[in-house]
Amino acid sequence: MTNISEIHVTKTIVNEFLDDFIQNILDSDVVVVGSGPCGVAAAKYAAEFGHKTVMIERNLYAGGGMWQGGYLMPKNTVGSPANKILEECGVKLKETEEGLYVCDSFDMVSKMLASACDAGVKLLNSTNVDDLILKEDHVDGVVIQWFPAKHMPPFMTCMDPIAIRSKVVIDATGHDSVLVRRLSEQRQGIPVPKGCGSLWVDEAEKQTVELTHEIYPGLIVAGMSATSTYGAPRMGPIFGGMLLAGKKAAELAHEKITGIKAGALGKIRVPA
Ligand code: 48F
Repeated sequence: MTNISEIHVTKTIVNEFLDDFIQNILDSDVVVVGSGPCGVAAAKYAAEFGHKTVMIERNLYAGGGMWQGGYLMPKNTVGSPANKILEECGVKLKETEEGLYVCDSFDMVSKMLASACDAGVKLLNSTNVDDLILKEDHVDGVVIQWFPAKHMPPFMTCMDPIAIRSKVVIDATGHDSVLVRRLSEQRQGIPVPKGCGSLWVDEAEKQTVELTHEIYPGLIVAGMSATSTYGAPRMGPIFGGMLLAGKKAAELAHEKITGIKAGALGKIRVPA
């Protein structure tokens, strides 16, 4: 058995993290904030397009709302054609008589994350996106802080965050629409997020995809964050719209970066 020195374990972790951070994270093509179904799908497809992609999650674990199923019953549902995204990731699906697809939430989270990792996505966990880098006419990246630092006693609040530059930022922060909310404080015409409306599954699934768009140069709002920004209906424990919204966000990011239209996910509907 090899002799393992304690300080070599530490050195390996520190070296690897710093190396990865400087090479693959500091100056990226696409930063996805949030690792729920929308964020993971967005990150996976952005990386598959060949973009240097970072997904940032404030929790220790990735997966957002995917873990819970509905009412803490760990089964997730999707409609068509979102089932294709899960099939591509190797998730085991069962088709119901009503034409819905159902899977184990653990299978969905683990296979989607594996698929994103295989595509080259870098994940920063326990990391809160505190703010945007906001230039005169575009978003230029995000400002991050260790999540535990947010919960330090008041006398430590002067600990400054650090910056990551990115060509495109995707707000996939779910119900809180964190980055849109922050932008709405500083730019006219950016709506203050309303929170989502009451349950209407069909319409919510459709609108989640349609409302996913570039809300400001360099910032794409996607998934539940888009639904919540415009007060569109909630959808409950069905995830198809989130997956398709994530894929659409990646297509929009690809188009923004390369000028090549990749989108197959249809029209954009943004309320006046
Ligand atoms: O909430 P979440 O799963 O958003 P989503 O991907 O999907 C919504 C569904 O899960 C569900 C639903 C219908 O299908 O009803 O709500 O749009 O994932 C959002 C993730 O963003 C993280 C948060 O911890 C969660 O994992 N997050 C939120 N704010 C920040 C953040 C932040 N400031 N920095 C980093 N991560």
